[in-house]
Amino acid sequence: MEVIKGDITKIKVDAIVNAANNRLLGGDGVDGAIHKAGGKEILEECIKIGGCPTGKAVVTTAGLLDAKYVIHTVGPVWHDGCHHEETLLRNCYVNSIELALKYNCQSIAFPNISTGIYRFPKEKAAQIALDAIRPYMDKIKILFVCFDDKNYELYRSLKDNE
Ligand code: AR6
Repeated sequence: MEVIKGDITKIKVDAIVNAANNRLLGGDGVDGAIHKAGGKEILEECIKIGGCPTGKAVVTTAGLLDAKYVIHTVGPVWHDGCHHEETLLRNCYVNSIELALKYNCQSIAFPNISTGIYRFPKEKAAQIALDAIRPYMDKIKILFVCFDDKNYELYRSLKDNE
């Protein structure tokens, strides 16, 4: 497992994970960055797929990105912690990895799902992400690509304590 600070669209891995929304039609944040850098092919496939429930994951081409696939997963919007937010976030990580393995990917890069526009508390989200991916660490190379300082520091310290 690796923790990197930077822009996920610049990472060379088999699968880049997108923090999308239910309609899969693009948006702001990392979703906007992936569609912008990856080109229209990704959006065209997303339109064909037609949507994705929260906690689930779907796969498309990676378009112009230096990856084989983009895995689009939909994180939960944080309300108060009483709306299955933690389970749904965990499902995003597990379902994305399961899909990557199904497509024979050897490496996968995650953004910090739900911790931007969807307001999931960053510390709780980081702990859930690490717990979710732990059983897969010997099956696939996992990169956490942190964009903001707070997430980067959190993941660094959690990794040091692994
Ligand atoms: N590379 C890596 N991480 C990034 C990048 C990037 N280029 N840009 C932002 N982040 P967010 P969410 C980080 O808001 O909370 C979209 O409109 C960011 O710092 O992108 O799951 C979708 O369409 C944060 O830590 O996603 C949905 O409507 C993390 O990515 C909604 O936002 C997630 O922030 C999803 O909200």
